[in-house]
Amino acid sequence: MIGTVLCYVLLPVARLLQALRDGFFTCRKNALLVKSTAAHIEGLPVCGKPVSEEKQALLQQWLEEEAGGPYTNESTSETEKVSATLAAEWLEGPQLLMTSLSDLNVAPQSDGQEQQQVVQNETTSGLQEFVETALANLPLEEREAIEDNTVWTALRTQANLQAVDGAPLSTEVWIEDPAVLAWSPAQETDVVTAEGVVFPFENTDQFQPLPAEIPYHEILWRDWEDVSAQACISEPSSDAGSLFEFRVMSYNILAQDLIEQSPHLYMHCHPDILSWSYRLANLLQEIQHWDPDILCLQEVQENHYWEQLEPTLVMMGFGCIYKRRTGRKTDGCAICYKQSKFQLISANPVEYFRPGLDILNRDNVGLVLLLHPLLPESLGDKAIRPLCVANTHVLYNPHRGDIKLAQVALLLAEIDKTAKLVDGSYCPIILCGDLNSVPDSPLYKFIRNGQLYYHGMPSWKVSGQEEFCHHPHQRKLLTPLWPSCLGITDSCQYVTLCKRKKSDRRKYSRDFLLQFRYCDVACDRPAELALLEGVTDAKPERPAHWSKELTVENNSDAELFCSRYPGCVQHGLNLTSAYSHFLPQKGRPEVTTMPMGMGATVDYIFYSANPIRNENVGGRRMYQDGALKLLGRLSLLSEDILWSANGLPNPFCSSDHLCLLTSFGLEISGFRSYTRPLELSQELL
Ligand code: KL2
Repeated sequence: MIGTVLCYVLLPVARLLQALRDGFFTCRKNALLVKSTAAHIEGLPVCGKPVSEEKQALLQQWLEEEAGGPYTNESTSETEKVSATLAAEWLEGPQLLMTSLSDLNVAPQSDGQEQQQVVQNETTSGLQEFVETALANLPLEEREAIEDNTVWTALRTQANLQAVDGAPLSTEVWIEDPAVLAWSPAQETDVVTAEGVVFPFENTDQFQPLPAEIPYHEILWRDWEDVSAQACISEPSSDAGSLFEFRVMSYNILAQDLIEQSPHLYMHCHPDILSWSYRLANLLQEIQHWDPDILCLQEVQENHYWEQLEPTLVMMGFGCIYKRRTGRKTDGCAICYKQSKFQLISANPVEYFRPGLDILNRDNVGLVLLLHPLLPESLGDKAIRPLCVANTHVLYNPHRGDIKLAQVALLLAEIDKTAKLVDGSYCPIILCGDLNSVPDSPLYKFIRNGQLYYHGMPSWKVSGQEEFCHHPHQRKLLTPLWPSCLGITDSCQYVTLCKRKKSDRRKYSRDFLLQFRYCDVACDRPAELALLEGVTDAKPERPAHWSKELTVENNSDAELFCSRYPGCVQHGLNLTSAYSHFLPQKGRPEVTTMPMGMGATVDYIFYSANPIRNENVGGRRMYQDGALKLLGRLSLLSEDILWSANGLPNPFCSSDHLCLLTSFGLEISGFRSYTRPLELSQELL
C-alpha cells in the first residue's frame, strides 16, 4: 500500500516539482548568461561586443551562488565546482561553444569530408541575409525575445564572420548549442510551484534529494548502430557493387499550436523550454548535427514552415515540399531532400479527408515524393533506380483504428502509383511517419505483412494503444471498410491502375477451390427451394489432406484469397521496419514518444526489402535487404531513460518525440538506364 502510494503519487509529484524547479533555474541562469555573449571564437576575428563589467559582475554573482548553495555536502559541492568551471570556460569563449551536440554524439561520416564541405559552403553563404529576414518575419514580441537570445546572436555572428573572410565554417560552430545553457546546473535553493509561488527547497525534505545537475546529453546519449555487416550486400559483379549512401530522418517536431491547445500534456515542462524560439533553435541544430539527406517532418506548423523552417532548410541545401492538414488544422508534413544528392521527379500530396465518408472524415495528410538520386560525376555512366519517399502523420484517436487503417490504405495507394515502374515492379520505397500505432498492432502488421483480416475487429484494437482506451467503444470494423466509390481496391491500389493480369485467374490450386464446394453456408437454403439437378446438399466427409479451417498451405493462393475475400485488406509493397523496436542490451522496448509519461513507439521508417518465403516470426513476415540496404541507425532510448530526463520535451530534446535516423545504401547498376516510373511514362503519352 505504502509502496503503491510512493510509486503512483509521491514520485510523479516529486518529478513534477523537480521539472519546475529545474526549468525555473535554467531560465534564471539563461537570463544571466544571455546577457554575456562570448566575445570571440578562437582563431576567428573578434565580432561580438566585449563583455561589460556589469555583466561580468552578474556572472560572478551567479558563480558564487553556485559554489555556495545551501546544500554543501561533499558530492554536490564537487558537482558545483565542475559546473562553475564549465561556466567560466564558456565565458572565456571557445571550448564551450564547441560543446554542441556535434561533440557529444559523433555523426556517421559516410559521405567524405569533401562533399560535406561543399554543402557547408552552400549552407553558410547568404546566412546573414537569412538571419535578418527570418527575424524580420517574426511577430514583434517574439523578435525582441529572440534578438536577445544567444543562439540567434551566434547565428548572426557566424553570418558576419562568413561575410567578412569568406572562410567556410565548421558544423560545430555554425550554430551555438542552446542546450549548453540548459545543461548548466540547477540551483538548490528554492522550488516554484505551478502557481508561481516560491518556497524554500529545505521545506521539501520529504522528497528524495534531487541531483544537483541533469546531464541531459549523457542521459540521452544515442549510439550509432552500424548494421552494414547484417545488410545482405550481394556479390559485387563487374558492373554493380557500389552503393549510393544517404541518411533519412523522421521527426515529429511538435506543432506549437498543439502545445497551446493541450497545455495539460506539457505540465512537466518549464514554459521557457516550450517557447517556439527556444525549440526552433534546438530542433534546427539537431537536424544540422545529424545532417540527413532526406528529412521527413511531421507536425510542421504552416507559419513556422514558411517563415523559419523552409528558409533555413533551403539555406542548409534542402529542397522542401510541404503539405498542410486540411480543415482548420494548422500543421502538416514536410519532406526535404538534399539538392546535392537528389532531384525531384514528382511530389504527390494525399488528403485523407473525403467529404461524406465517415471512415475518412479527419484532416490528416500524407506526402509522397519520387526522387532521382544524383550520382557523383565519376559514376556518371551508371544508372540508379528512383527512390520513392513517403511521409505521414496518422490520426491520434486511439479509439478510431478504422480511420487509421483507411488513412494508411490511401497513402499506400498513392505510394503504389508513384513507385510503380512500367514493368509492374516497384522502385525502392521509404515510408516515414508518425502512425500513432504501436509495433505489432494490427495496423503495424498490415504494413509489414502486406495483409490484414480486419472484419469484426474492435476499432480500438487496430493501433494497439490499449492503455489509452479506458472505455473501449464497441465500434467494429465491418466489410467493406470503404465504399467502392473511393476508387481504391482492397489491395490498396487505385482502381484505374488496377489491371488484373490474365495469368492471375489460373493461380487457384484445385485443393483450394475444393474447399468451397461443400461450404456450410452454400448448403443452408430455404426448405422450399428445390435443388438443381446434379447438385447435392449431402455434406461429404472431409478428406484427410484438407485443412480444418479455411487456411491454405500455398502462399500465393493465400494472397489471392485475401484480395478477393471480404474483410481483408492487402498491399504488395514489401516493407519492413528499419528499427527493431527493442533494445537488446537493455532488454527493454524502444520508445519514440512519451505521451502522458508513458513511453511508446509510434514513429517509423519502413523501407523496401525482399520477403523471405515461409518465414514468419511472432506474426511478422521476415525480410532480407534487396536493392536498398540498411547500413545503420541512431539507437532509440528506453522509457526509464527518458523518465530520468523528465520525459519529453526537455531542455535538450525540444519535441515530445525523438528523431529517427537511418543510413541506407542504394545499389548502383552498371546499366545506363532503369525502367521508367509508370507515372512518368503515362504523362509522356
Ligand atoms: O500522438 V501525437 O500527439 O503523434 O505526438 O499526434 C497527435 C497527438 C497530435 C495531432 O493531432 O496532437 C496530439 N490527447 C493527447 N494528445 C492529443 C490529443 C489528445 N486528446 N489530441 C491530439 N493530440
